[in-house]
Amino acid sequence: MDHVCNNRETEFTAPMDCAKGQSGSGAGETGDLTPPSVPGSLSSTSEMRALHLTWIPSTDSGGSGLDRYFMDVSTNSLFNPYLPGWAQHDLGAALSTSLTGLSLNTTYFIRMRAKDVAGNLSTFASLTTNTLADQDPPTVFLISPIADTLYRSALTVSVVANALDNEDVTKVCFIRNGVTVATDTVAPYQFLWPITAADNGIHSWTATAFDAMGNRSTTAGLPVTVNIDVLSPSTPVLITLTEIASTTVR
Ligand SMILES: [Ca+2]
Ligand SMILES: [Ca+2]
Ligand SMILES: [Ca+2]
Repeated sequence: MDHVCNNRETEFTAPMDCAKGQSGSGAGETGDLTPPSVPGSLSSTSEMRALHLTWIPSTDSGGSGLDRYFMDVSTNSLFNPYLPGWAQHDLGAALSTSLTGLSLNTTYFIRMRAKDVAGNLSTFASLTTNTLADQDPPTVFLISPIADTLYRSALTVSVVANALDNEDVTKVCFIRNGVTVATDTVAPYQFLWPITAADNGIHSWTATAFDAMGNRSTTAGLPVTVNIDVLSPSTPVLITLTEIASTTVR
């Protein structure tokens, strides 16, 4: 009897339920001691944070009929621990299910089996599969300064970028004339650029945005010009009225 009990649905639960299974709608009434066939062709299509699983139905013999499927999911092959909510997860009679809210680029171990009405359990169908990595680079553009602005006096210019990603932007680098001058890891992404006459000339700004996988995008160059007058005004010359008069007469 122990052997029969351990091959039943009640393997999942308490001994009391095991007894109930035998005396209730299980083998005690149906005489079904034959487990269902293993669910067939367990397969998955992967997304970055989801797996979509399908299988071919089990068949049952012995008289009680196929009842339902149970699935285990874990990130390790020992199924210890299970993914929360996915220890002997009851799938009913479904032939597909989706795991969502998963981690990117991660291996998942999946196993499932079928149960007949008498409580007999099939052996496991198993699958090891991966979620996808993030391969989409962020989008990024400079919203300040305005292209081709001419600065004629010393001031602080806000260089500001908008960056978006399908996952998360991890940093934005601000690059002037090919040299990275600042990195901002928290939105809003900006760099305060103090300009003086020492910056006179044409400058090309770009911004590069990164995501956690290192995917990156860079804006087109944004040119601005600094032209701050560095020559002091000439000293005013005091001219007397007499001098003006004599000049005028002459
Ligand atoms: Ca059966
Ligand atoms: Ca991305
Ligand atoms: Ca910031």
